[in-house]
Amino acid sequence: MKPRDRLRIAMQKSGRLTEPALDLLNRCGLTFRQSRDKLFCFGEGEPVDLLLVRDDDIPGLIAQGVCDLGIVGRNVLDEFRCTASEDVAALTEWRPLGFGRCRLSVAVPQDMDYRQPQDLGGLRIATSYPGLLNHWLKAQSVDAAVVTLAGSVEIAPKLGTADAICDLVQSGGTLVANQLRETDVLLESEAVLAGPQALPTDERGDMINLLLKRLDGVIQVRE
Ligand code: PRT
Ligand code: ZN
Repeated sequence: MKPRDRLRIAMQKSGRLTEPALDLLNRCGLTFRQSRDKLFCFGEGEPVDLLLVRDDDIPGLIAQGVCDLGIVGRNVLDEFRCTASEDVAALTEWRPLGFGRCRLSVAVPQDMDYRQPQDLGGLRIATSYPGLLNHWLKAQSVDAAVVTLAGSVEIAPKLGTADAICDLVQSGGTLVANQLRETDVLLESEAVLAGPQALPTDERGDMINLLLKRLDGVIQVRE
């Protein structure tokens, strides 16, 4: 990869994290000129540019060195860390950002007699987070079948394609609407600033340290 002298931050192009992430970067003194295709936004003051992508692509872009940092849900970052092969660069959470809060939970049909994780033994659990779910099942010594779905996880029990689910929950409204009951929280999530474990040693590293300092100031004022 060619060395770059400008910092590049990946964030969600269009979704729940887009507005709050942009707002946070603005508060840190970063402003961007939006390009026509809106994939790449050039930073106006500081040497910091944005790459607008699907949230699922963010950890991979950082691991490949295409971007230096990313704003992404802890759920997406940790799923990547659970499933990435060993030769992929290690990523870390540089800061929790205080928005996009939700939890990754197991939920079962309301009429199921559920008392403990062991009751999931032998069942099929639908999820978009197979890495995190498998990790949790193993820790609980539960042998269940993980059914990986890209979306519409919450209707899998009704469709008969799974017996339980593991999905993101915020208000709990989606679970209730699908006659499901939340039983176990696997992960408390929020948007985080993700990056490589080792920061670049050139000017980009200095810029990251400056950004972290400004972020801490902004987050402190908010709390
Ligand atoms: O297109 P792209 O792949 O970028 O977007 P996406 O559709 O994958 O992501 P998006 O915008 O839906 O969510 C981005 C991030 O927001 C997630 O990765 C989480 O970190 C965070 N987040 C916070 C949530 C929620 N809250 C949330 N409630 N992500 C999804 N949901 C969904 C959940 O999957 C379920 O379907 O909302 C439903 C549950 O909400 P309640 O309020 O009914 O419980
Ligand atoms: Zn996504």
